[in-house]
Amino acid sequence: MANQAPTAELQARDAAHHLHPFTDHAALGRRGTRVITRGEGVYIIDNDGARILDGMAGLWNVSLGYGRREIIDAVRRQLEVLAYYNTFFQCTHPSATELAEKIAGLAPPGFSHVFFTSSGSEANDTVLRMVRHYWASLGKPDKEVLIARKNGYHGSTVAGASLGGMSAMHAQGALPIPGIVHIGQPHWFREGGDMSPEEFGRARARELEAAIGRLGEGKVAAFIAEPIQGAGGVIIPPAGYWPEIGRICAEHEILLVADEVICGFGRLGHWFGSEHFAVTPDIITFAKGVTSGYQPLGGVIVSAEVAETLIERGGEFFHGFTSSGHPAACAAALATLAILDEEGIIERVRNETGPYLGERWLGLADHPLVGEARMAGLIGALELVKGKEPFSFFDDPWTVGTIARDHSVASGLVMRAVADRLIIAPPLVITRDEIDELIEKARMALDRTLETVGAEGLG
Ligand code: PXG
Repeated sequence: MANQAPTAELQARDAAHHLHPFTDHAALGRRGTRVITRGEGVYIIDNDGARILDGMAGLWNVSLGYGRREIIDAVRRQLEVLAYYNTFFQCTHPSATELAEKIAGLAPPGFSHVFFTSSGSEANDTVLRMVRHYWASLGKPDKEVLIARKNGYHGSTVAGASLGGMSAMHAQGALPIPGIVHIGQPHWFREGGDMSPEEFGRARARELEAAIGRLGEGKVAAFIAEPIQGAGGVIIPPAGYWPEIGRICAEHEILLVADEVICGFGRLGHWFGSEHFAVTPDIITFAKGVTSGYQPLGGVIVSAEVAETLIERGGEFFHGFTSSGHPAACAAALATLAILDEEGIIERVRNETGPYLGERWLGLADHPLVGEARMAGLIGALELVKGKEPFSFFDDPWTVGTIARDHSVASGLVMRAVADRLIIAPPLVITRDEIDELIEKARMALDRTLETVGAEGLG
């Protein structure tokens, strides 16, 4: 397929009119955007023909890789039959009905109903309003506070960014909004001090109990957390963490919300990340992988108990989006879920590709720049360090990670930098050979980064 226009021209036109998400435009203007023109399987192809292994599955979402005919055809068929109709005002359409039924069936036991949105941010915004409405419906309107975590990511809308624990986001736009409290994250490598991982995990979980005690149980509506923090740097909680969170939520009258926008739909080798950690939430939010990124769709799955309260006692919930349950998005999700199921992709992640990538990825820990390599399912991180034994860190936490990210892309592999960490979340359909290629390119990127660190005197 011919390029639409020369890269320099597209870059100039883009710079003239396009404001990008999470982007310093002055810096972007100096470097120019990367123009991605095509996708094939686990590869993206840029406007100059470079073929790059997409180690981030788009933005954690393209689980089935690019160019899956079945999803494309399903969306086209749906658009031909019914391009749009809403799910407000006593209406539905067959794709929304079928998808709600399908997702309720895939969710852990006890889940029954689904509210659709178009993104993860909207799903978490819905949660904020829904849990307060839930408690008010039970005659407990004072249960308003949501407890979340520092360095969690729950989206970019006002409620999403407030629930998230990103200080740089809070600094813009006077966030968080009132009624949200943040506790510490279970990031053992950087924050664990002298504690064992298990001890540290339990200690961080007990911050939830302390916060409930401080605020008063009668004031707390819910705790929200990602099973594994994604955008925060693939923080995999130590073994002690989730069981303790589960205990605390069971012993106190608060709802547990699992933000499964990244972990849901197979990333950890289960339909939901909560299953990987054997924890049972009351509410699950999802987006991204549910459509493999082919259409925007998100949502909130609620337990039968929560649904019953909302239905029997909640009256009208004054909340919804024009595209809630958009037919084309539902069609993409149904096709995606059918492929995940029929091709046994999630079992393969759990039993084959996950363990294989994990073993090879952990092998990168012998590199002088890598302080820790971690992986669960098909999501992993490398912590970059200046020195080992004892660990020492680079002075500016954003320089070396960004250099490594750039070397990685130049080596033909998309990895993402989160400060001095490299993270990956490749498509769930990645094969063993492609995993070997990923590891080879990751090591090449690390070697080149080490050279740059030496040449620029950063070490
Ligand atoms: N929750 C989680 C756990 C997420 O990872 C959202 C909510 C928000 O979803 P939407 O669809 O509104 O973007 C996300 C999104 C990154 C990056 O750089 C991560 C996300 C979005 C954009 C960039 O890692 N996660």
